[in-house]
Amino acid sequence: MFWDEKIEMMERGALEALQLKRLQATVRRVARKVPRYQQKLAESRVQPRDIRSLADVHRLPFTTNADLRETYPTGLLAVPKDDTLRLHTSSGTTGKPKALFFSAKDVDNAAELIARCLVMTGVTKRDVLQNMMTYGLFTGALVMHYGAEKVGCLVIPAGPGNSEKQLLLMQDFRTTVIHVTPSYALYLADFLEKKGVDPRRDLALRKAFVGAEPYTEETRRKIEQALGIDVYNSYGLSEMNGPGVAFECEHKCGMHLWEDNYLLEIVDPKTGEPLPDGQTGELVLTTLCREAMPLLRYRSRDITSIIPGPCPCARTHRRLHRITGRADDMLTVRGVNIYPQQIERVLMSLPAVGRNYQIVLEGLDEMTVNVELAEAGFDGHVEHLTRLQSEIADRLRAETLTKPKVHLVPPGTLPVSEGKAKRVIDNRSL
Ligand code: DLL
Repeated sequence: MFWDEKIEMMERGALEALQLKRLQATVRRVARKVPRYQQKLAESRVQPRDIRSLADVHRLPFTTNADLRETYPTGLLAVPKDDTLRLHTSSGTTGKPKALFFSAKDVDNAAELIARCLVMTGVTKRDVLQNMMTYGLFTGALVMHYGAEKVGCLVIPAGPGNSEKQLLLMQDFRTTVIHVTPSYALYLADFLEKKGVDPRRDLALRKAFVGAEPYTEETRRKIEQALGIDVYNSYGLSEMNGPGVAFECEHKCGMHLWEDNYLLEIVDPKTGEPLPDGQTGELVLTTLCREAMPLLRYRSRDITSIIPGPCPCARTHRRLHRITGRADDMLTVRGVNIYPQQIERVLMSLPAVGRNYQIVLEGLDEMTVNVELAEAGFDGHVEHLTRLQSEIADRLRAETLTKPKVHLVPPGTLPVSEGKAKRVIDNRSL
């Protein structure tokens, strides 16, 4: 099923010609309107007329978080402030927030991309979408909201948390689709189990669009099994309109990135050198349609790869592999590099493990993994707990080549955040 079949199935040659035309227009516009880019282009000794092919994108300067922070709040605007319609911000972990402006065209365009995403998984106007992302400065909820309205769904702006209310809404309005972070989806599954609600029997849920945080295939399966639904991975970032940048189709084998809107590169996170399709590196994106705040070669810090070859759905927009972590997420413990996702993969593959965990780093490089047990994970025999604890420790050691301590805790006792989950607590005194 297509929202915009002509674009989604556009033959590669035509798609790349369209990208080049839009890239050239974007470079021309920022060179005319944005002093920061005038300066950066001059430093890179490149002019708009030097961009003659898509490969010339490599000549353009990168945009980093520092560029957004240093020009905060309006320094990267390419339209007069009166022509902006909406502001979102992205907080990141340190310093000032980043301000992201949308023009009327940007708001509509972001909704169009979401509509493509929803329809390609089979959503129609008959669906009821309960939006469990945070409404406000975060792009997650509002951008999805406008897109789902474009498709004609009934949209319930529930926001996150308050699971009693979520359940009531799901029951009373026969919600079929939820938009949710993986951490809240796991929490909700626990909550329903405790309430004795069987989603397959008692609810009308069919699908979840899950994103805004990294998660593993094992977590996807856990959510799918617990809620009896299909989970589709959804990727986006505020700098590129928020959600709707890349999304899985019905085949769930990688996320189609809308290449008519975003020019995609994978680069070596250390050197910035481009990497070929199939190799893992940092995703770098250039906006091709953003009007209020176009960005050239934005360093996302997200680690992924392009999946080579065609998708069974025959869409021509290339697919991204699940994000395996952020370049900034990498932990170095006793000299070994570890991504939190490696730990999640081990934990979520074990049925006795529940749905929440936490990685705590302390002292001189001590790592402890706090692991919630599944409701049915403890039968009262202490020796079973000891066995589980050493099984987890062994598997973590094999996966990460370090020796974390494993601490088992009862279900529902680790903190749950309403927005993005905080999985790593680093209190090291190094
Ligand atoms: O999280 C936009 C979004 C909202 C995407 C709702 C999907 C659903 P930011 O707050 O700017 O925007 O955070 C962007 O979140 O660079 C990734 O590190 C991470 N992220 C987003 N989606 C995924 C995903 C929104 N599906 C940052 N898998 C990105 C892994 C994700 N990481």
